[in-house]
Amino acid sequence: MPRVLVRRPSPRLADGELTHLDRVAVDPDLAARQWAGYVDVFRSRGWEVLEVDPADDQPDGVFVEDAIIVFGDLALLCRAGAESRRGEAVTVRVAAAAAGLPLSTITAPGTLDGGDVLKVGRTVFVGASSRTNADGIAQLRAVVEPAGWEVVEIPVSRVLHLKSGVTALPDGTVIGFAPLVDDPALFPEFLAVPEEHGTAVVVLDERTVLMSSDAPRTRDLLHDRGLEVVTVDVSEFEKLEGCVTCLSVRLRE
Ligand code: CIR
Repeated sequence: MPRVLVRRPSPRLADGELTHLDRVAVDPDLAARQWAGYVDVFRSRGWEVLEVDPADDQPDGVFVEDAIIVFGDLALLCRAGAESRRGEAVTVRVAAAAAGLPLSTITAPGTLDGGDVLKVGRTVFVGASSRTNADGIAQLRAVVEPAGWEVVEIPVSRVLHLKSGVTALPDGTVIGFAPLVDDPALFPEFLAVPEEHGTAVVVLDERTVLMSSDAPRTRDLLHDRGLEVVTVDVSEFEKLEGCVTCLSVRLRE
């Protein structure tokens, strides 16, 4: 059974970090309902849902993707680029151990956010962003290259994380909203999508993706490519520069 790691939103979600967006009101009750709906998608499709312990004092803790990256049966505990987020790792470490994942750790002065790491086949695209520094990227290389992954560095200046601008379809095509991507030519196969919130997809299986309901034209585009597209409303997380990918880590890969 495939497994997915999630963490429920903190009551302090509205205090989360913002880099490229202006702060607007976040409805914590709606966020909690949207999160439950998101988790239900996995549950209803037979995924085992593993919850990291709540971290109510960590406003951005729900964005669990940033704290840990899984490469096959290897996991890498990140060191957040934003100091306010460093406390999230404590509980994620415990959850990774409980899930039986052998763990490597990014250490100071390195910083690496999971949102900057996109795996496509055996290629690991890593965003050099405001959150992920050169030392973090060097440590990532040292962990994954011996295990047969190729690391490719990608400049990220227009969005928070690499995966705020691009993600990948089940066939490996990288999709992105061109105005948010520094250089689409760096990806072997790139498909431009028509909406900002259409850039993020979570691959549920070889023919199914999960994406935001706030990108109907992108949904149609992906449907026309033969994919089943499941949509969820994640508006409260999008207000905090989050998206569907940030809310989970899949452990089956
Ligand atoms: C932050 O700025 O860190 C959070 N408010 C949003 C993190 C979103 N995570 C992601 O794109 N992987």
